[in-house]
Amino acid sequence: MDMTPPPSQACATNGAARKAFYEAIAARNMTPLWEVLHALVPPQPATPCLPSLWRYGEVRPYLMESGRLITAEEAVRRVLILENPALRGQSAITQSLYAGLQLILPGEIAPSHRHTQSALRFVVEGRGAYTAVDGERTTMSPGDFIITPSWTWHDHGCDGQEPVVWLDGLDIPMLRFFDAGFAENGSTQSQPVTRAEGTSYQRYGANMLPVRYDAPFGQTSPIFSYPYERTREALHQLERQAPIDAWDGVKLRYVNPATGGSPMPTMATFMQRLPAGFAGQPWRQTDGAVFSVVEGHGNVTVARDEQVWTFEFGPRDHFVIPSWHTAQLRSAQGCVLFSFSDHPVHQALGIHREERLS
Ligand code: GTQ
Repeated sequence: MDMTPPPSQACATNGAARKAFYEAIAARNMTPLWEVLHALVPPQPATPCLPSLWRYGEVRPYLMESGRLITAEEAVRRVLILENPALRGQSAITQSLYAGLQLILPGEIAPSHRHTQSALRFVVEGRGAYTAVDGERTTMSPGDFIITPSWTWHDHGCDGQEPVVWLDGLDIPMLRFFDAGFAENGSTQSQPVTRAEGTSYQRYGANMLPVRYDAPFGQTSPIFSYPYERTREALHQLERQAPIDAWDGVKLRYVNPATGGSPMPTMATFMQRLPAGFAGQPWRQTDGAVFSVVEGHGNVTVARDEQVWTFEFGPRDHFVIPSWHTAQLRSAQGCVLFSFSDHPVHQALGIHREERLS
């Protein structure tokens, strides 16, 4: 006798049969692709990240309070992490990037250590602090962009009279994803200074390179401090003399002068000036970006599907535009914006996409 049920009956029992099947394979650490396929390969990026704004006026009192609660030495790094509201508990501002605001007070030292995570510092407030990388110190001023290359010893200190705050941008979530993070503490609080301040900039920052260039930091830029004064002047002149891009205003990317590529293998950095009266066109791109407002005021509109966010921003505010969110910048009086993203990784993998809309 044929025991095969007719097709209609097979369908009727499918629900229960599938459930039993899923449970059986689950016990063996397997799961059916067909239940998750759509989510695994979405038609377009479906980031959980949300656009978010951190107003400096709200953040600063907490930063200063942290300065009364713990020393830089005890904290090792006294930082308030900027967490994406959709990624709370993960120390991440996007799926791939970490951002935080670090405070150092006069006389303090943040002790020497090194890690495989690359770091950028963007100076937000105060003068007179320094960061030391591989035997050379650089004094920080607002708007300076400073690099700590992967696996280089670094310590921070403050010889000045005022609190100094900078934005830390690191590839921490990326290295966590790859399980490729290593770190160690230095044997002294401050590393010995072996080179005069400014040596790196003279060697690598004058559109020239030593004849026998040796890439001291591998794929990372040999310039470890890009002073704001120079960047500001370039943007200012270009605003007056060159065409203004309808999406970006006047936007430049920082480079590794030896390669023309990004200053760090995992993170790209940018500075842009929006002229007074700028009303930018909308764009979206796969690399989510973190912004630090340097000068002036403006606003950004971020949209995804039916949701729209508008953030009014001023000096020292920070905001994040997640992957594949449409964004549009405006400024009545003109402004200067620093930003960083994981663009070089998208580029290396051949997955970067950008749309300039109108
Ligand atoms: O200054 O070395 O915000 O190691 C997070 C981890 C800063 C730093 C951070 C770090 C540092």
